[in-house]
Amino acid sequence: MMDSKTAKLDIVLEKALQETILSREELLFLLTLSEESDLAKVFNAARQARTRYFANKIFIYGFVYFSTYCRNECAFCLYRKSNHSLKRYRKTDLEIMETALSLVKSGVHVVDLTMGEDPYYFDNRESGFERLIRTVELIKKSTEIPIMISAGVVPEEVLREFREAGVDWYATYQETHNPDLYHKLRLGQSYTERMERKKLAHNLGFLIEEGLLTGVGDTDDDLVNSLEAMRDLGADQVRVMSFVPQKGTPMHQFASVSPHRELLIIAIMRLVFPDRLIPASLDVDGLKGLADRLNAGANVVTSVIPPHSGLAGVSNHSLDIEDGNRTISRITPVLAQHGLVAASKDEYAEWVLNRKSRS
Ligand code: SAM
Ligand code: MD0
Ligand code: SF4
Repeated sequence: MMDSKTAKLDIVLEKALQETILSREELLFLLTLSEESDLAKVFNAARQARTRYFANKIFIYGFVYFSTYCRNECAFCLYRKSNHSLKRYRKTDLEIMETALSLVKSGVHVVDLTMGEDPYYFDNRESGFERLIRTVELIKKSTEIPIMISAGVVPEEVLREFREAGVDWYATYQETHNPDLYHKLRLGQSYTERMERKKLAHNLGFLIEEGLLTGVGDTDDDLVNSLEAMRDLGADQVRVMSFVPQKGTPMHQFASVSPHRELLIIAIMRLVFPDRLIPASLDVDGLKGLADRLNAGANVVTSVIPPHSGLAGVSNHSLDIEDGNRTISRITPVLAQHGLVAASKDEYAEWVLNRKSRS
């Protein structure tokens, strides 16, 4: 005899696959699941939803963390201003250019240019960003690669200039849509300003990525609120990452989250947003964590980093970088083991074009 939880799970998953909007109560129900067999069912449904929109094609993003200086004090982040336990770097325009070109050559679909809110750029407003914008324009003109900017809450004028320079994506993660929790995580930063800058970016024609952290004191209710906020925002790419405790930060001792939570949230995101991009980040568990994230319904592999370039990751400063595990040649066999393949450049470009014409 099927128990009532299993019967309910089957109904909810069926409803999700028919793309009927799930109720708050149904989403909360999914978030309480923890048994292996229940999770397997959710992941299976998520993969079906992914196949409907993306067949067996996976997108791959290169990551260039070009400055690890930051004026902010995010409680969860290694790179917060007052953490003096690490050596920071700021890559030159030439180094940014060279890394971007080598990533493009290796076959990534997007180059994600990321930094802390580095005062070198932020203290001089427009003029501080001028050379970076020219560099980005040059990368775009010479490679036509889709570009993502993850540079924090950049001034409005700068955002417009990035758009004119040909940047396609603007990524700034709220981490949570519970303003109280936000203020404990992103100390001293405005919730509204961060949210509004994303909306402005969308209106300016950027595709936008919204992101969550889990394992930072987020409740199931918070998560359902986040899914609703992501829907309202119309985010084109949505992500979740497990919090990884960082030495020298206030959250160093914070209790770690069960690994299945990120996977379950990825799968629920896939069911709620079947046609969006959802990353499996190599930044949390490295290459060994990739298969689980793909099995949960992710369709983008993020954070490909060329070895020997002196570049860091975010939630794991050096994991898998120098040994070359964050490269396309290591990712492709994992895709193949799961019946997946890297999409072509044209397939990615087509997705971007379709998505832009919708908004
Ligand atoms: N400085 C910019 C910003 O904060 O928007 C761009 C950097 S963005 C790559 C930093 C993101 O990495 C954060 O929004 C957060 O989601 C994630 N992150 C940072 N520290 C983390 C940690 N310790 N564990 C997991 N994810 C983390
Ligand atoms: C990643 N480490 O993709 C990167 C980063 C920023 N846009 C992305 C969190 O996993
Ligand atoms: Fe700075 Fe971004 Fe880290 Fe916050 S998450 S401290 S803004 S680098």
